[in-house]
Order: sequence, then C-alpha cells, then structure tokens
Amino acid sequence: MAEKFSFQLMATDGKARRGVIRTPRGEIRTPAFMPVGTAATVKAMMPESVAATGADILLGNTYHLMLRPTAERVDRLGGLHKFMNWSKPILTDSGGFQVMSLSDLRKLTEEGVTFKSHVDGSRHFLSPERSMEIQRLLGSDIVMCFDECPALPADEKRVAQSMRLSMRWAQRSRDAFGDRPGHALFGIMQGGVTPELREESAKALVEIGFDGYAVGGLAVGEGQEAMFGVLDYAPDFLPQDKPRYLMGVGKPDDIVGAVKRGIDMMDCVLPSRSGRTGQAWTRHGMVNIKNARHQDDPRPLDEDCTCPACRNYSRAYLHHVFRAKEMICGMLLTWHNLHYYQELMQGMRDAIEAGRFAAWEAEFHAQRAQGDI
Ligand code: PRF
Ligand code: ZN
Repeated sequence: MAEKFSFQLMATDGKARRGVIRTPRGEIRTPAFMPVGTAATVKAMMPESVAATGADILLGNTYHLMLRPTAERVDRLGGLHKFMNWSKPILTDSGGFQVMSLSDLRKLTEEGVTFKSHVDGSRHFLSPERSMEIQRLLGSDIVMCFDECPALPADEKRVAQSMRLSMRWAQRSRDAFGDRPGHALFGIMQGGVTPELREESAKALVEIGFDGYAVGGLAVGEGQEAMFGVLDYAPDFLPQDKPRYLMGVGKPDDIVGAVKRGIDMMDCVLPSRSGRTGQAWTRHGMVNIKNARHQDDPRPLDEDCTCPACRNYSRAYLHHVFRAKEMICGMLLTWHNLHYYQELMQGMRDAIEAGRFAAWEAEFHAQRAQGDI
C-alpha cells in the first residue's frame, strides 16, 4: 500500500506551531518556506542547490505548466519531479489566481474560466475538474483547490459572491480529486478582510474535509496591518490537526508575523525574484547591491552567512557583476536569499521547540532595527 500523507504537530509556543508533514517523497519540516518554481525551475538555481539551501518542498504552477510545456507532455516525460530533477515534494497552485493576474480576456462563469494565454494568445479553459486533472498529470504531491481570488479593490458584496463560488469549486475539486493515497488536497479559504466571510468560508471547507487548509486572498494589496488583522483570527477557524498554508507571503517580517499567528507553510517569489534584481535579504534587512557604497567593499553580504555567495565573494564583486549584468549575480543573490529564508525558518522551528519564540522574535526585530552596516 502507498505511504500516506500525514501532519504531526510536535510543539507549540503561543500560537506558533512546529510540526512535520510526511509524504511518500519525504518530510516537510514546518513552519516551512517553499521556494517558487513556476516554470519547472527555481530561476537561476540548480535543483540540488535549492535542496542545499534547506528547502523540503517546492511550489509549481498549473497555469504556467498547462500553457508550456503542457501537463500532458510533462506526464509523458515521467512527471514534473523527473522532468525538473527534483525528487522531494512539490505543491502545485491550481491556476485560478494566476489566470486572474496574468492572462488576457478572461471570462468567468459558474463552470470555470476561459482565457487567452499570456504566452501566445491561444484560448484555454480551466475549471475545478480540469485543474485537478492537470495537477494529477504533473504528479503534484500537494494539490490546491481551484479558487477565485478577487482583484482589489473589491466591495464586500463582490468578495462574498466570489468566496461562495470558490466554496462551490472547492466541493467540485474534492469530488474530482477523488481518493489518491499519498497525495494531499488542500482547501483555500477566501473572504477578504471580513471576519464573518472568513468564518463562513472556513466552515464550508471543514465540512467538505481537506488534508490541509490554505489562507488565500491575502497579500493582494491590503497591507501588512490588515493582513495580520485577518491572521489574528482566521487560523482559529481551521482544524488544529491539519497544516495551514498562507499563499504568496512574503517579506521576512510578514513570514515571522504569520508563523507567530499559527501559519505552517508559505511560498513567495520574493527571495528568488529580488535576487535577480540585485536585492539581498539579510538579518539587517534588505541590501541593494546596486548601491555605489558597495563598490570597494571587500566584506561579504553577511559575515555570518554560510552560503556560497557570502563564503566566496565580496560585496564589491557582487556589485560589479550586477553592474556588468552578469548571470552569476542573479545566481549568487538568489542562493543567498533562499539560504537566508531557510535559516529564518530553521531559527523559528528551533525557537518554537525550545519555547522561546517571543525572545527569538525580539532579537529578529532588534537586528533589523540596526540596519545594514
Ligand atoms: N489563491 C490561489 N493562489 C494564490 C492566492 C490565492 O488566493 C494568493 C493570494 N495571496 C497567492 N497565490 N489559488
Ligand atoms: Zn549568504
């Protein structure tokens, strides 16, 4: 019999949780940060390097992969893990969110979304059933429900209608996913910044029953204060014994604030994308390597960081390769950023286990307040 998917809560400290997700492709230590591998690659990184930063799981995208190279082709080539040479778990987003933000000429109905590809203008259709099929063909370990995330600004009536559509799609996703031992299906809570809608959404999802629950519809322009406002109550609507995933978050301080409020998993393009635009994240905040103050600086980005960018290269070198638009700049800064993010997660996991999350968080904020020196 196939190994099962499970979540074990090992320790809590306040609302922060330390746990482990077990899958046939390996364990995911939580709180977990998932690097984004949209187009079957974490840009600028070899998969073994991504693993070396400490990542237990990657995120892939239904939307991008269905358009290019197509899910059927990935399936014929042995699945996404083999195709991209990543043998650990992969979570795939369902496509709805990306259709709304990236495609042209979208038409939304009860049945699903018709849209034009941002790659070549071709017409496509996504529905809960088709999204489940694509994620199965890709070989995803953690499959996300097909949902709709309303664009901001949106009034409460529109947010409520959209959330209820997402809940009907969640039931259709559950029915289409079926019973697949070793693979998990996560529901996605919507409801904007309205507590009653968040509660209604959570109840609908729990009634259907999922292996994990995502908080969707945040980090879409509402600001950190409003996001934390929702995270102060929304995780409490979800079962204690299932993983909770905050989609598309975020900056280091967003991540720390989310873990403090009971989130177990996150993903964001920020560490990889900002690496390619010359931004490095360190304990002291964000460093812009483009800045002329680095041009004669023989020191590494961060004296205490053990990543290859910091062990082997100076700020002066990183500045130079940025200015010269050399590819190694994006490679080194992405590696550093992913390493920093994974160290942040390890720091929080250790702190929760030791029951000293509050002290760890105070130190995190104190180091950032110092600034880059
Ligand atoms: N739904 C899905 N994917 C997402 C989101 C969502 O609400 C977000 C919101 N931050 C990011 N990615 N399916
Ligand atoms: Zn480093």
